[in-house]
Amino acid sequence: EAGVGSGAAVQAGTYQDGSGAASEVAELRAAILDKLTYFIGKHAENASDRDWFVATALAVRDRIVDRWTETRDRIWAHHTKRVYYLSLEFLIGRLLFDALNNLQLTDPVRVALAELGVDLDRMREVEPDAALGNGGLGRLAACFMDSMATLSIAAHGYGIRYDHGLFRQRIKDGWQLEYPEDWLSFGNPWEFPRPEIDYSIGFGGHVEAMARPDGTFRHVWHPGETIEAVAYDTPVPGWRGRHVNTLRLWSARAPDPLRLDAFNRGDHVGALTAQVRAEAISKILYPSDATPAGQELRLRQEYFFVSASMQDLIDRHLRQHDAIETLPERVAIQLNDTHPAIAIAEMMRLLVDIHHLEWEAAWTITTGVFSYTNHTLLPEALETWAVPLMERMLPRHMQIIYLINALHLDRLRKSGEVSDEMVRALSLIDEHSGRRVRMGHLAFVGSHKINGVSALHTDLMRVTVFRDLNGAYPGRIVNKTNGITFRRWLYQANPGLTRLIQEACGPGVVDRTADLKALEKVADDRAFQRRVAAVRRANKIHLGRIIAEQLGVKVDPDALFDVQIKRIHEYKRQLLNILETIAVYEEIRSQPTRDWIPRVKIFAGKAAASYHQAKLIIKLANDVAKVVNSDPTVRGLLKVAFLPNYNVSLAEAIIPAADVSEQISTAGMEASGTGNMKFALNGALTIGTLDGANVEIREHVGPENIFIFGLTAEEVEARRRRGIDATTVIAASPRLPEILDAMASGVFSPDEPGRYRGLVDSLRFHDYFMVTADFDSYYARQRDIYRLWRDKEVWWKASLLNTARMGWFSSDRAITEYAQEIWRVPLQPIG
Ligand code: T68
Repeated sequence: EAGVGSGAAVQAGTYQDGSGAASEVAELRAAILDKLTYFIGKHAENASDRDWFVATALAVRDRIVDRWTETRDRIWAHHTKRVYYLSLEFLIGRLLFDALNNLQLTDPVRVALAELGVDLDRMREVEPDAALGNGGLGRLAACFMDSMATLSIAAHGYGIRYDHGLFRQRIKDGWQLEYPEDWLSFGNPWEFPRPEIDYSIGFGGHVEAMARPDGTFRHVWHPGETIEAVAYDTPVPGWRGRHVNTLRLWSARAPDPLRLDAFNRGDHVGALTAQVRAEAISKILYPSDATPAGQELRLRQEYFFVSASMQDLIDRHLRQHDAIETLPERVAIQLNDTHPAIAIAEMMRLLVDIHHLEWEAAWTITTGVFSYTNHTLLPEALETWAVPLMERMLPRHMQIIYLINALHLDRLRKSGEVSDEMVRALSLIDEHSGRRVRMGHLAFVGSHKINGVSALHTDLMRVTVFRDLNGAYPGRIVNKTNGITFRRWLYQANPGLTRLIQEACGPGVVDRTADLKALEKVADDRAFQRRVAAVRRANKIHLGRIIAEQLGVKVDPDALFDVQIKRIHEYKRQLLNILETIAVYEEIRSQPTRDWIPRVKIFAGKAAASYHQAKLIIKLANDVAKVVNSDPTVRGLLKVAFLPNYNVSLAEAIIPAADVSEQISTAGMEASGTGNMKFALNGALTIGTLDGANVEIREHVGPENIFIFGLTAEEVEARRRRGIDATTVIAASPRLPEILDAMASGVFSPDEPGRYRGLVDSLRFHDYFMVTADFDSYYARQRDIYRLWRDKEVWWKASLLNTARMGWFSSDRAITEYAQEIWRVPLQPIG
């Protein structure tokens, strides 16, 4: 029943529970050996860990495939309505343990491998971490794929098969350096190439208007360039392998492998240029998060995967049902942010130009199938494309967007008084600085539902970016607070805690997250608390090993581990955390004999390659680490560790080892956060602002079990209106002047004393992110945390209550809401 990998060492030959497990092990062992011999072509004696990994993955994959074809047949036979999740990012991480756990194969495979002399946990480490995403948005898509399969929703993920995912980060002399990532270099055992599934994607060229006898026009787009999109399918098994969906990623190919005429003329490089240009589309993921890429290649990527996906899903629909008109009854398409929003124009083009529907009928279908998720309100992150670029690259789509806009504005004008100012706000075309297409507006008018990702974020959507559209289309904006998959973020990442939870809540807790509530009954049981504490300590020792290996820094597993891991961004305020670190450092130095609580400040995260301020913050964290970690008066009471190359796998090691979770963004700026949920679920106590989903986490875990501080979103707004000069705020703070002076004078950068002068000046005179305004209340909350840490009984009670009350933040809950309120598709709950 348990169904969760033990994670403990299993002896060869010891797996038996009387349910045929011994023969299961024998079959798996034979299957793995078979793959090693006939697929990889090696003997066990000279197989590397990587060979064993591929052999195991292929053996496990065979089990998935049977259920995959069953699922496809079932969906086909029942004409089940399908969901298409369009996302430019899927941050899936490693898949071996996902597959093993979802198929209940972790223990038998562990034993089968042990019998072959191979350690499953060592092999886990050789799988590359698939980083086809930047951060929260991409990871959300991966959690949602897991939940859609678990709930037996007929869903397809569509995205791009980037040859290179998010860059690998190295830290040299404290600075971030970016290196290409190469997840495919040893092949990918999980995917199925489908060279027979390919679509032509057009770019550029011109549009021909052909008059019909009735005086109307038919439009024919003659692209100047075409590129092929080829499918690669990865099966996505749900919990207990009941249902298996598909993640279909597109790879770009030139229609001709080379120009033979050029080659024969001796122009060997020129013969390949068209191919290189075509294949650049799926070469690499844009590493910008919450900052616009603003480049032509990015728009090419967006249109490329959208067009392939729209053609593919219409083909599938027509193979199964004969009429295109029934699309909204059979299909729901979710746009993960505006990156795929060009799909609205592409769908209109396909329906009107290719399938010859009337505009009105096509528009009804389009708005019937599409819905759109917004992930940010930061004005600089809202996607817009220059009209001349659109006209050149997608001339027919630009015409369609103009017509959508005209009809949308006409309708509003007819329905009442609309001022010029309102028209400017409602228009799909922004005229402020050159004409640009607002992709958020396009996604809004082309969808029947728009959602935010936390209650606060959705409220803010209605009064800021989409205020006028919300007035014109009331009820279209809904909230869907994010969730996370507990299967990866609790059961797999923290098997020790999972075992204790199953003991307290019953083994069925892994099927029914609501059962976590039963933990409340043991929350103040000292004996149980001690066992939970022992699990945490073991996780901290494991993380301590990684810190020692990566940084050569030794940390004490009994110290308080205070963690901030996420993309480096000014609004996420790693700087606030570093300032507090400096404050603690100064205090330990000035009062060395007080009974300080040993603590470790752990940071990890990548900065966009072109984001200089974020890169400087990384340097500062490393500079502070260097000074603090080597200061003899500190005596190890405070350690600072910046772990390089943050990714999903590193998160899986860090989160179960965290005592404190830092969720300290400027209120109103973090749409939701999902790391906040992962930490609280694993029992870390949150220090955070009233931002994003922190607000709802507080409601669920109770205000006494979370440490909230700082300005509210409204207060931030009010202060910004008054001005962001922080001189008086700083002067009034008991600690800030000293901290900022130390930074500005080079205490942490003796090799370049002026390094942080600019950073300090921007805090003093343009503190847009309210770091200084929130510092004192943050500092005070940190003291509350240290006080609680001294009382272990109260601490572990709060920790257990966090885990007990986080069940609602499961992505199964989030997906159930999408299915019922947006997609209107059937689902089968588990448990
Ligand atoms: C995140 N957004 C939000 N964007 O910041 C976070 N952006 O609050 C939220 O929890 C999460 O989405 C899930 O809803 C992102 O991660 C990006 O990564 C991104 C990528 C490309 C362009 C713009």
